[in-house]
Amino acid sequence: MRSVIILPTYNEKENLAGLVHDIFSIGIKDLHIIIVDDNSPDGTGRIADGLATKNSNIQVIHRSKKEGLGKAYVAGFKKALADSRNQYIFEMDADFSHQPKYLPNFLEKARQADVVLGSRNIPGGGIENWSWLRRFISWLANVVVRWLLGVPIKDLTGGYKCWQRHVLEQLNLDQVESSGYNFQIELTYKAYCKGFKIVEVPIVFMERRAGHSKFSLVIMLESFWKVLKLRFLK
Ligand SMILES: Nc1nc2c(ncn2[C@@H]2O[C@H](COP(=O)(O)OP(=O)(O)OP(=O)(O)O)[C@@H](O)[C@H]2O)c(=O)[nH]1
Ligand SMILES: [Mg+2]
Repeated sequence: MRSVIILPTYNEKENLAGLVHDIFSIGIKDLHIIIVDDNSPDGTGRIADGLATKNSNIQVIHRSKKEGLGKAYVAGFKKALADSRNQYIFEMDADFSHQPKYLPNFLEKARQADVVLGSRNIPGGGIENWSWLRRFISWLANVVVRWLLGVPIKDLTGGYKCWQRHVLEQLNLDQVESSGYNFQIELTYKAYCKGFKIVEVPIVFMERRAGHSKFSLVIMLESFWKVLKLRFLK
């Protein structure tokens, strides 16, 4: 069955071509990629177009300005859903944090689940090359969010995921509120509330290979506020 990986990009010129190459090297059958670029100033969009010209399994969405990860994913999901052949729809960062070698395991687990989450917080999972501070923040964020939302999921903030198309079809993507970091929590929480079967698979998360991190304390605090809203104002 056909799979499609959505790769959101903002200034990933050093990473994109190498990552796309590595993804196809795994040899997964009937695999497609949709790159969603928000008019990256570093020219990532042009690199994406070049890749699409050489490989008909690659498509590119160009958005006029940076609007955050969530909006980029929603655009990618809609394009993926518009083609009824796409059954497994992946989220993956385009900075080598999410290693393509795990894709076959995601697909295997997706046969018996509605959503498969890459998890850093279960046996076999982990984080490489993060400072102790960022590791601690990530751990704390997951503990607090898990407790607040009351869900048994160990890694709610990760962004390496596989959705079966019927889940995304039922999530009402136009009502997704988070544009940034919180997007991952919001979508998984909504899938959980609808009773979908969510399975976690271990991944070792790598620090981005090149380029700059967009993570900040402001993003983190904004995220915490939005989790409170998600829990108490719905
Ligand atoms: N299209 C689009 N992609 C984005 C946007 N913000 C981030 N991305 C991409 O989304 C993926 C994850 O974002 P990152 O910047 O790696 O964020 P992070 O993983 O939380 O933090 P670092 O890895 O430390 O930078 C990467 O492929 C980014 O290029 C955006 O506004 N629009
Ligand atoms: Mg990253």
